[in-house]
Amino acid sequence: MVSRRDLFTGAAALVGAGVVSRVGAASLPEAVIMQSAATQVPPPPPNGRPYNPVVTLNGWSLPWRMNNGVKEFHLVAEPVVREFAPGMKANLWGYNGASPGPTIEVVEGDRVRIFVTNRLPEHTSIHWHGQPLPNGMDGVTGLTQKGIQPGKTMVYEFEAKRPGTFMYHPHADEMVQMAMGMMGFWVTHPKNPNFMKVDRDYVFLLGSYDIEPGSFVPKTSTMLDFNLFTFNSRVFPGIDTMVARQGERVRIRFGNLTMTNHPIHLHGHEFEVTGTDGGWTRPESRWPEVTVDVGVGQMRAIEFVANNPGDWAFHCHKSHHTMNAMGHDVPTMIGVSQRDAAKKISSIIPDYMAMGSTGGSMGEMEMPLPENTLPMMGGQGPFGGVEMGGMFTVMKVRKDQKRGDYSDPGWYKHPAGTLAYEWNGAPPEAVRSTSAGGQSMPGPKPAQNVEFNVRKPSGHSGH
Ligand SMILES: [Cu+2]
Repeated sequence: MVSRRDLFTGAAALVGAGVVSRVGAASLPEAVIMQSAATQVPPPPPNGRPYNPVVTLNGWSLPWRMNNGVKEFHLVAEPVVREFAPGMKANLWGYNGASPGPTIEVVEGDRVRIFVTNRLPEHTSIHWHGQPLPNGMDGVTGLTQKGIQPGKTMVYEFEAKRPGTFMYHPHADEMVQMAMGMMGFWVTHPKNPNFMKVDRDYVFLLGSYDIEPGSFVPKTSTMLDFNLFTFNSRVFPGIDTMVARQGERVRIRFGNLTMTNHPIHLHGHEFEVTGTDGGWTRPESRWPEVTVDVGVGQMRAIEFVANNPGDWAFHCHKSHHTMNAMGHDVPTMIGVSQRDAAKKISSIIPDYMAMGSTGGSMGEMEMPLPENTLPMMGGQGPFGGVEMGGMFTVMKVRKDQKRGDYSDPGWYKHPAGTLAYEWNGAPPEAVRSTSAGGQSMPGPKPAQNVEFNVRKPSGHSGH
């Protein structure tokens, strides 16, 4: 598991931490670059209106400088290297050293000025997804602005009017730039920091990539058949866990920048959808859920009271989205005995392994992998291999987790009598149902009666 480090007290990858320019207000704000994929818990805001910062899963929040009451940020679109999980890196495009780019946090009513420098080999733009803003700041290449040419910087400026959950992404050569990982999160906090206050507020973006084993660059022309489904361009077991102290109110916000929907599912708790792309949902419009589907281009904020201690799975419920790379178009071999064939092939190819005749379980299987790829699943839990990959992580709820502490508390210790156990009694006699299917489709009669019921051909039938 990746260790967590505080953004401003120990991150070795942080370059240029002096955010306020030494040159003066007429200059570009310094571009803060981050190459680490560790979750960086942001400190309280150093100036401006107060707010409760969000925690970006395997990410960080972008520092700003105040310039005559305007919050100035500097985003740099550039090629980046992102580690999806230990053992696999990808050459992506992102912002300020990472993909996704840093989370931008502002407060309702803030005047915001964002300098966007393009260090990509082609033009780009940024669309501020979900923001009410002047049309000319909307970032749609060709429609509302010219593309930002390579080496150039353009400035976006608007008032962050509506509090809520937003994203940023290019509206230029989208198929390529999104497939290459260009995206980021944006949170506009309410002016009143006590409005819908929570104890922990996590954010991440859902992404999808098609990176063949042994390759380092995503295939940008893939339409739907992606092989890596990510939370903030990380796959399990490379995704940090989320933590909460028992009894705390937790918010998780996520945006979907893939090409399909993702039913996001939390174990052990009921949550309510408290926010969408359009802002906060009214309390009377909420109902309890354990899974919420987030459509393409949508955002959701869910909230729950972490009242149930344990290590709770949190994942996309599409089972192929909790798998990592490798082939998905393989025949199903369940029930097919390959023993004889495997013996013959092994004499020619010593490493050959018969696969899947009793299911696909590979959680603890060690196989030689091609260079720069990941096993389909492979996280190690306290009881063995966690047979998951991709969009999967764990929400760790603990009685003794300190407030504001995001460090990993280790595995849950189950109180006596609360762990599933093996039953050692004698197996009962198997009873076949003959009434399955009900009236519309009665089940077949037991096999031993078939012969008995058959009407034998006879030359005298009908007489
Ligand atoms: Cu999914």
